Amino acid sequence: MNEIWNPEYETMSRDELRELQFKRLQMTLRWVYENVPFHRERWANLKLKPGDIRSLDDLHKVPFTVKADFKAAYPYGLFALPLEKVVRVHASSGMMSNPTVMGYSRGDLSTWSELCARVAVAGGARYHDVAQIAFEYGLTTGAFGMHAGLERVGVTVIPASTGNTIRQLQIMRDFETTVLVGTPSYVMHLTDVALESGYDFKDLKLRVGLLGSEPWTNQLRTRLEERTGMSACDIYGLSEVIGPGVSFECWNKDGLHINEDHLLVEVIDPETGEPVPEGKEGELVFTSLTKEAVPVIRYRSGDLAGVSYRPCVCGRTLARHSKVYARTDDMFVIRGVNVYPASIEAVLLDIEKAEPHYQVILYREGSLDQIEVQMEVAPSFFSDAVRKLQSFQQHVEERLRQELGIRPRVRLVEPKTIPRSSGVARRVVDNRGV
Ligand code: DLL
Repeated sequence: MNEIWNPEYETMSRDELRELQFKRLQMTLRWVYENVPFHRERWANLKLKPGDIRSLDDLHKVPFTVKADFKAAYPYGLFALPLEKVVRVHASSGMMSNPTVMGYSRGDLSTWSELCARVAVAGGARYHDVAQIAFEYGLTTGAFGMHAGLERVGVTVIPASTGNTIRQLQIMRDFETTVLVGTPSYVMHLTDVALESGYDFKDLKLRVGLLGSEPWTNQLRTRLEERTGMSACDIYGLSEVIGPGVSFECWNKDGLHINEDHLLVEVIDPETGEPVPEGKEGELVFTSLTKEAVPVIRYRSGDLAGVSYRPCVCGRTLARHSKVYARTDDMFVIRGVNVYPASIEAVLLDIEKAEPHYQVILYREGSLDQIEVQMEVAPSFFSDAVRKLQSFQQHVEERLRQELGIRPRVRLVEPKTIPRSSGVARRVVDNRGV
């Protein structure tokens, strides 16, 4: 399984890597200073020039960039290149307010496919594979990024896009798909539909899953691998930084390797903005080192993870971050207790008989916040005696209470009660404001 797409960079010594990062950082800082008034003006207010950054450790002097900066600059305000040099535009999924708009030069597209090729190979894809991409081909980055990376490796790519689940299964069987690319929740849904419609994963040729774009636990991974027979790797990224290709798991599945020769990562305390020690969880902050059209400088991802520089058994020297289970903004507070949706998933999937479909509903009763966890259970469950159902429900409530520190109400629902999505699953519905 262990093959490395670009050993020269993926296994570079840490000293060489830091040297390369600093050289590229200097170029990037000069590039944005000269070409993006937003950065130049902010630095001018701080009396800061690119030359004042004399080492990687000086980077903290540069202000952070946040999503609101992209929204305020909508659509092209953070571009460092004129549109005539930009060959592709993508945008984030949130269309309620201004989406964040990304541009790619020809060089950026080449960098992006290189990074996604590393993702594909680390997860186990090879030139002789057939990859079905079940991310949406549209404004968002998932499909186009992984498409280019897989093609670069020489994999045969099927741009299946999202939706039409039966057709996805048919393609998977008839086109002999070996690599499946999509969100973990959608792949889980695919396995449900397969069961109902007479597709047996044992008859399919699937062997590798490259899954991401949403948080998912190791418990969900185990379920997916058992059901599909494939090895599922986590792939992480965000549009502002480049899209997929930011980081990826190798066969060892112990943290996601960050493409550090193109991206500088920092981990900060989200409250204070100060760096946290190695391994400790904080907010991931990224600076692009080679992007031309829209470089990002100290971009606060909102994603929480810890970073480790320990060498990995796969041979890569690239730092690894822990799986991203939560964002700074998806934590909810119920009666003073901080709750992350991923900790609920971890508990539910540890419980035998629980289906991996759940939704958390927050609501208000009088002036008190309440939390209800709806979880699907197999239909056979409902033929059991009421007493048995109740005792199972109480068992789940108790397990959740031990993990979360508050006791949610658990409601067992029949299969398919919880809405399915072909993209990112909606795990939390907050009705408290209405
Ligand atoms: O989701 C890019 C992507 C596409 C990554 C396909 C991987 C595969 P955005 O739509 O901008 O970009 O959403 C980025 O999604 O800040 C995380 O909160 C979340 N996210 C992405 N991948 C993971 C993952 C793409 N593997 C936001 N685990 C990020 C947990 C993830 N969260």
